[in-house]
Amino acid sequence: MRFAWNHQVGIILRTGVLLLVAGLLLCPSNAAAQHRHVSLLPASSRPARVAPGPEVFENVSRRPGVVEVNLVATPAVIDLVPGAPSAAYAYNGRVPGPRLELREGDQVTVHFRNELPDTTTVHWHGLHLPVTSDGSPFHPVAPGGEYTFEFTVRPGSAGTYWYHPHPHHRTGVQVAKGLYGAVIVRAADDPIAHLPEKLLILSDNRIRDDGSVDLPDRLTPSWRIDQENGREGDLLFVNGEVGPTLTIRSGEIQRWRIINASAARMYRLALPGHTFLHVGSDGGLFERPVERDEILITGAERVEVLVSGSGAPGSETALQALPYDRYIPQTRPADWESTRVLATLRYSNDPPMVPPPVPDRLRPIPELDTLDATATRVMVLTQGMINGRMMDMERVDVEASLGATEIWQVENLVGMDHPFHLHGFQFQVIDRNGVPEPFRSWKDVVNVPEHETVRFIVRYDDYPGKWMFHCHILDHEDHGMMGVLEVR
Ligand SMILES: [Cu+2]
Repeated sequence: MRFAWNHQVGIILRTGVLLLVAGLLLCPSNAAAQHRHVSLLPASSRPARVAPGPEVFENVSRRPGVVEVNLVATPAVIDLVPGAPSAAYAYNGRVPGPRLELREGDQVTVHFRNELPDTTTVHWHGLHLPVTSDGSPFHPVAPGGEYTFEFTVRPGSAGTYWYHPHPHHRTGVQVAKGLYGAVIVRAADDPIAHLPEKLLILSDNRIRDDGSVDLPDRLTPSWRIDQENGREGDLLFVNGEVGPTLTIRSGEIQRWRIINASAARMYRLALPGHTFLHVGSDGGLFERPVERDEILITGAERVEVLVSGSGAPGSETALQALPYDRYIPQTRPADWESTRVLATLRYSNDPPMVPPPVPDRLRPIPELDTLDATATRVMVLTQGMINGRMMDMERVDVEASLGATEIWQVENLVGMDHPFHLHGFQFQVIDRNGVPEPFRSWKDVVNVPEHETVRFIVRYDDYPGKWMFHCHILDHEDHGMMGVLEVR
């Protein structure tokens, strides 16, 4: 039913586009004729099919060490699934948005224009930057408005980040409609720069039969389930595609940067017949690689893994999402125990190559010392609230001094997981339920499983201002499971 309907819509749309193109070609000066052709498009798809911009942001600056890009958010008709045009939102005409390629030390300027019928912001998730460029709810951009984000990429911050909207109460809707994209920061002395690289942006969505993004009306049963669990979709995307095929050569070692851009879904990643060499997290590389059979990537987290092509030429395996129970029993999905395929990994027929070397030391990570901590901030998570309160833009929940080192103790009192995110400053996990973290890494989001406590340490370097902390299940964040840290 869905596909038959979508097929028809596709034909109507394509016919409309063809007629529009024909109209432009045949009578370029006849604006009325063009309008007539545009009106052939069904009313539900009034936003235009915009031409997608480049996959990587075009740097309009020619000065070395300077990156200057243009970013526009627009309504757009996009095949979120093949042959099914959806009224979506796009960054520079793409879902996901273009990739921002940066190097440590770069001076970055992003000229943003909001052409949505909706207030938005652009949050540069995980980047250490001035608060006015953080794109938090404190700096909304109204429809038709513009905003300039400016920052210098911090040395030592090479890693995988992402950008997404963060307007108060509207983040989930805008991400569901297609607004998310990757940021990659590269180091001059990257120890694994010799390995071929893949970027995998994971997301999920629900699309109705008419092609619209399924966002339930308030107070309906499915809205309540989304509010509770965080909105999940039956369609799993890698880089905006359902079930793509990735290729590898036998013997090859690939570096995969994986971003979880889903509103709520957590992925327990596995690759049958293979192990992962886990080399990095939110804020970049670890000190040493760690071998793993599977990796959990929670909302907004990033992982970097090395995949060794140990399979035979011509063989195939699947990147899987194994079942992970993050839910309260009342709203746990019936099919939560099914394993899902995210992508196929196919070996080329080329003969095996000699694997390239992988260093056993990646980079030093300076330790944040708990002896330097001057305060412990206790954050108690309950369903929809932090310390019994909901987000209030007028209130400051934590006041801290610029340069101070502090411990955050995040206690989850309820029976589901909450991924906890702090803006602006990368932190180091100290322990989980009293078990010391086995090795250091830089993080900006950490999952706090049901009834568990996670402690991390952070230093408020460089940038004063009001910073958000919140649950990164977007429905929880939009509901108000968020607070304000003011650094002065
Ligand atoms: Cu939550």
